[in-house]
Amino acid sequence: MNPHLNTLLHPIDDADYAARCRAQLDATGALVLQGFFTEEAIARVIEESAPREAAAFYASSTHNVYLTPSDPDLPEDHAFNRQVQSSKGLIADDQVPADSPLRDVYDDPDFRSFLCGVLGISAIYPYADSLSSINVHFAPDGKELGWHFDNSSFAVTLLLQAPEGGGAFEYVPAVRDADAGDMAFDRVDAVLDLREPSMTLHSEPGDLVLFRGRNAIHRVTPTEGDTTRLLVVFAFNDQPDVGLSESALQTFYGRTS
Ligand SMILES: O=C(O)CCC(=O)C(=O)O
Ligand SMILES: [Fe+2]
Repeated sequence: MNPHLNTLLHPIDDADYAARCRAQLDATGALVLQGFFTEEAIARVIEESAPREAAAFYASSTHNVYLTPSDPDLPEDHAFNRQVQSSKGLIADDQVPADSPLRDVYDDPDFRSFLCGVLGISAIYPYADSLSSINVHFAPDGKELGWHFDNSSFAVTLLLQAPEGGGAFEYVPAVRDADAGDMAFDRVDAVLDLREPSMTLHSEPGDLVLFRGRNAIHRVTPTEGDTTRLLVVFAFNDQPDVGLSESALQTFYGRTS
């Protein structure tokens, strides 16, 4: 059993438990497993991560909700080209210590099988590049993450430290069906104009959150106050040997290795 997880509360080796979690994820597009990590593990990860805030990479540019370059053939105010702001910083997998509890959990075969059961996939793999698999995000006062769809089909996150105010995770589930090539331009406009209401997902430090980020548009509102919002993203693929392209690595991490 993984010593960093509250397996009494969350029996990750129990197929029935995974099935119940899956039903919840499918019904709402997001799942919050409260108190998934032990308080000791969270304290250790904060202790190892907080001093690295100064080494975090802050991309200082705007982006569209699809995280792609603009299309010069479309107007600037087209949903494909509308720009949002993301100012949070992050450290990459190669900056996470080798003995971090985050690695013990990320690499745990029971944790991976549990994720497969919850997500309804047959296998799960780490990213093939050296930067993407485990990231720690830093959002000090005023920093935010603009509306976007993820590249990966699902996201697994862990809040380490909540800010005094702001830092709310807002989302609209199943806005599009990316595999069917659906770009959902009208709904993207509606969400960006705040005409379509979004939901707010509440989580506390130690909670594991799963959501289908490729089809659910989502954002994190600006942090307010002196406490930095600290969050871990565990990134996986359902296919082996998938890495981000050099240009994507450059955009997200400011380097390629
Ligand atoms: O910070 C969060 O809660 C979500 C992070 C996220 O959406 C992302 O990294 O793509
Ligand atoms: Fe995201």
